[in-house]
Amino acid sequence: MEGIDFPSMHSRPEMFEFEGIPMVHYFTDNWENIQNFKARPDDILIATYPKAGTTWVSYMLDLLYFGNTAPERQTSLPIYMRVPFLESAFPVIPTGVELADNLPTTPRLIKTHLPVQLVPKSFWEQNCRVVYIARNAKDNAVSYFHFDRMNYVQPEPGDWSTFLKNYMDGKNVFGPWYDHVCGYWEKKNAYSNIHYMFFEDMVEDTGREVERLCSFLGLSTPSEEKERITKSVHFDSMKQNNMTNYSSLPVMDFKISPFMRKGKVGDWRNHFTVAQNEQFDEHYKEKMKNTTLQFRTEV
Ligand code: PPS
Repeated sequence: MEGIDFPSMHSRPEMFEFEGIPMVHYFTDNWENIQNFKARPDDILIATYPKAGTTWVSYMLDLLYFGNTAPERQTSLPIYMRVPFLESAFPVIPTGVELADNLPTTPRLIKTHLPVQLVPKSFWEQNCRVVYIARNAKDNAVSYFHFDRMNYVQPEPGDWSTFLKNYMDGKNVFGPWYDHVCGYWEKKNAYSNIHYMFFEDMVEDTGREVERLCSFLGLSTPSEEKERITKSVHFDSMKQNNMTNYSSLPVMDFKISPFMRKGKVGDWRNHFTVAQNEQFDEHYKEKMKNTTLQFRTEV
């Protein structure tokens, strides 16, 4: 795909409200096919607010299921082709729905950033397993800011303080972080097939989180294999790996910021001013006052 002159390299998409959520056309162009997507009972949906650890968990799951059975996948197929991004309709690759429909694997691993109320209903009807990953709001904001700077299929983020204000107001593609993380958290009460994970837990102890994933999925992966996977999904190793670092997708400019940027908990301290932090905390308390969901901003 290298060398493709992607038109949006030069023009950023407009953000508009769609089904009550700020969106860009890349995620709404294929809407009818997305909403009519036919999930299968063994599909696994990896759901996140953008920048919460989607790629990390996608790779964990890919290795757990297919690491041994299909070694050629690991060297020739980028993660975004192995784990289709359901709502995406980018000109450079087939749509997420086409990729998912044509996946030869069982189970199919499918990624989405859609808020819970917009997930195609067949996933719930088929009682699919859903792995949701959440990341604390401050680090999530920082990561999203740098992503918008370097990714030409996202709207221009402006400077950090502009971005942060918009983020607090929920004016980001895929809508407010607060509603997204709480939406899936509440969904757990009615739908038990959700494994709710935290980015901070994965940083603290990746092996333990691989273990928990295995229990949720009913996998009896041998411990040496789990240890190997834990090493393979380490930040440094994924950053070096061209199949997981997004270097082959020509919509991102790594000279501005790499996809595998820092992978840390607490980088928000390098971005938030004291005043921004105080305002954020106050606003956060109000937005999150009705939920039992708790996050760590340090580990
Ligand atoms: S996306 O575009 O929404 O799919 O992005 P997503 O994969 O959800 O999130 C990207 C951030 O996750 C970090 N990342 C990791 N951190 C630690 N270890 C591993 N293995 C790892 N893989 C991805 C990535 O660096 C982005 O976070 P920041 O803070 O920007 O570095």
